[in-house]
Amino acid sequence: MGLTLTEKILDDHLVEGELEPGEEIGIEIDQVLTQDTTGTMVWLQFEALDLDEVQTELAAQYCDHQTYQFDFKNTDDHRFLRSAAGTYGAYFSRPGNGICHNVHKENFAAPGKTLLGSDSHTPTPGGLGQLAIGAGGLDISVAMGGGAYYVEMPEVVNVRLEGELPEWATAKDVILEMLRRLSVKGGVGKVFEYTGPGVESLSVPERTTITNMGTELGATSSIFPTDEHTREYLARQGREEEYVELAPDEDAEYADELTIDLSDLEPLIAKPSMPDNVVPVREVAGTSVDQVIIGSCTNGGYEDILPAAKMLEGRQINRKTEMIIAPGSKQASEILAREGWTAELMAAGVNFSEATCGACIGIGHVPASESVSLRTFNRNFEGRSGIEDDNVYLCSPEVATAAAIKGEIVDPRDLADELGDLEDPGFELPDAYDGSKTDIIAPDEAVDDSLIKGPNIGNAPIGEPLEADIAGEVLLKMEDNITTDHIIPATSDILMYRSNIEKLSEFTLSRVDETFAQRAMDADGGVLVAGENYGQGSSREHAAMCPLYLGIEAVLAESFARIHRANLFNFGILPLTIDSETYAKIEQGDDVEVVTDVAEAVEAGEEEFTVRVNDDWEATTTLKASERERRILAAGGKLRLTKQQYEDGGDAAPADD
Ligand code: MIC
Ligand code: SF4
Repeated sequence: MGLTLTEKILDDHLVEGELEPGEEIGIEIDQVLTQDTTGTMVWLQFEALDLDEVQTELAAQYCDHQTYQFDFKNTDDHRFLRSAAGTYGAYFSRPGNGICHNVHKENFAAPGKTLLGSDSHTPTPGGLGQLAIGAGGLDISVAMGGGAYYVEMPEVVNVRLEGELPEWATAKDVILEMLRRLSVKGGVGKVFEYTGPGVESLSVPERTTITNMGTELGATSSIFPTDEHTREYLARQGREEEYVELAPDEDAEYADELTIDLSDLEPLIAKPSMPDNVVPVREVAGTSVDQVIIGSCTNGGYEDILPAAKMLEGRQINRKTEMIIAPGSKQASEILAREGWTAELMAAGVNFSEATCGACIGIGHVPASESVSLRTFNRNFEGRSGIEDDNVYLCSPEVATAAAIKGEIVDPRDLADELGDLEDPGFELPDAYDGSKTDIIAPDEAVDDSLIKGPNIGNAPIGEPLEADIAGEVLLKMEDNITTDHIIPATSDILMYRSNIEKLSEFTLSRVDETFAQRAMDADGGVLVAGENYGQGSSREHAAMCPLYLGIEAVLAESFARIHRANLFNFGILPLTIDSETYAKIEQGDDVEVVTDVAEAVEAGEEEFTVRVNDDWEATTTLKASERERRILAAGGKLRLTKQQYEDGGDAAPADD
């Protein structure tokens, strides 16, 4: 039986387990990336592990999320990150140089290599044949120390692309179509492998728009084979020698298959406030638009901004609409500026932001109250833009620009008919990606050789071994698809506390219930109940660390998102699965008690845990966990366990076995 491309790369990197869907496998990691809002904890944990030096082929630290540095705490974080990169041997990308996924794609992403990143959109370079996976920060610290990364062997799904995109349809519409069909939980436990004749009609940046937003499906990763487009992209980035030809075997067997005929696609849009709330643009045409933003790691590249510039050449945006371009990288800004497009865009009424995540997580360009914002981003979770009850739509740069011209949502095909002289700008790469590299500091050019910590930078919290009794009040009952943005929001007022868990905990679940953190503190802990896909979205491990700090010992949910589930184990919180009947019956305020010696049962490999509710009725819950995950839980989290293993086995000890 032939192998899928995913299986081939995993097989090349396998250090433990078998490539059987659902089985836990350990893989060797070639490259890691981290960014400013998860990175401080990554390095504090690296420090807590007493490691001297990065062990992977490459590690890169980006400063991209909060580059406006509203508060000295942000700037202190960036200085700390530069010092950590210098001390331990990572590349450092300075604040303003661009979003980690864009800059990594430009400089380091390599076909056939594995990449682990402390950001959920790490799968972006799957568009050039890299197997890239997002994970919690502690998993990154351990991988940087040379430990394997453990993940459930995903099912590999064949997404067969046929035909070619018609005029005005784009790569964004391919992934929006995937979300329309499969929903935000349709990809949990899966890798989407794109194949078929339609692949060759898509350039690398178009492919990376698709792989980037595979994260919104809940997927472990997404990947394309490599071909002449990949070689050419790498050549234009000055890295042709890194090209490797990669494809699945002809007789590869997939767990599932679906077909998308690119020629059938039309401009699509995700309505507020979930990325899978997808409809044809025509269905919402006429909706008045206040703000348009082109940017983010999904559609913030040179190739995404150029179509907007071409559409706006010689025109002006509508008087009632604001349009902002936030380039994904400085490389993109620099090339656009040299080619004269920046001036064209400015003359059309567009404002430029520095190359940052910014508005994607409510840092700058917060929409006005009760207004409509069209963005080329990947997430539109309620409140993420910085204002509650926001109306954020997700679409392609072409649809966003058409709306800026008309002042309302319009299918660009209809706008072209109306205007008579508006042409589909198509998709074009620059002749060479010749931006300067001054903002990347290589390990041998490091500025610092010791850690610099400002007053807001705390220590990595180390958990306590699992206790025998777990009992407490249901402090919050939540619905399906609760995101880590709900658990720990990322807006500017909160983001500055990412390295100060005590302070950050005050904001825990504030987006669901503002009284939660205080109630949890008063109650001295308790449990959480949620519906399906609990913890989808961001990789931020703070969404486990903060509930733990408030005393949460267990989460009872119908199902968990992959990265958050791993983070719960990493910090020693018991993730128990409940059925829909139990979910319906259990209420906020109920008293819950796990009727067994939890520590013993976890270690003994028990899967069923009976919980007694209000001393009145009982329900069976399930702990699905590998032996390794059980050891982590029992030890009080992965940091404590890994430290113990290093102490027992010397500093070269593998992290997890
Ligand atoms: C996001 O898009 O939600 C973020 C902000 O990039 C997060 C990382 C973080 O919370 O720091 C992610 O996607 O993992
Ligand atoms: Fe940054 Fe937004 Fe991409 Fe997250 S999704 S990495 S916040 S641009």
